[in-house]
Amino acid sequence: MKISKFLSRHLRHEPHRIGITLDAHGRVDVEELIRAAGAHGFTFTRAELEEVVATSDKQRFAVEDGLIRANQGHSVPVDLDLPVRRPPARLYHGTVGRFLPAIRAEGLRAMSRHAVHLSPDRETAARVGARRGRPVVLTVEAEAMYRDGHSFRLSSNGVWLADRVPPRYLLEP
Ligand code: HQG
Repeated sequence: MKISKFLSRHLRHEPHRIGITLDAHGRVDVEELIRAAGAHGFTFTRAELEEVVATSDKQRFAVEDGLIRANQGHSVPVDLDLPVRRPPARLYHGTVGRFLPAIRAEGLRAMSRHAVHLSPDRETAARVGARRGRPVVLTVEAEAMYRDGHSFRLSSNGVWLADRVPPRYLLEP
């Protein structure tokens, strides 16, 4: 397994698997993480970890004051303290055709994560959708949602998060 995959798995979803506990904001001490990983047969150095954090294509992780956390994507409960922000007029969501009937009926839901992930541009959304097959990019009328009282948060790596997106704000290609 690659280090970034290992970090995603344990900082977002299964910290208990290697016996670590995330604090309320999703953070854990870097040295403690390295020790716990090693004790479970996955060895890496602090320098290797820092290299992954610095070069992760999507800036998935942040290290501050010796603590590391995932910037978004959690399924375990964490309070990321992300700022509520006014979104751009439109945001984008990449998905695949087989989900469209359900999405048309109930809108976008967070599913197993904390929030619906929205991208600032079509290209990024297409890459997100392409993880599952031929991507379909939906346009989200974010400004209209915001006007109607929905809040948006912006993760430190540029992902826009919403609790849900009702179907009336979705435009298909
Ligand atoms: C779909 C990756 C049926 C939704 C990516 C998506 C992203 C529905 C899937 C980040 C639905 C959930 C998040 C509904 C939504 N009925 N299906 N009502 N509402 N869906 O993985 O957005 O590499 O939880 O379209 O790059 O695909 O992990 O969300 O297909 O930034 O850093 O349900 O994860 O980043 O899937 O991806 P996910 P996502 P990382």
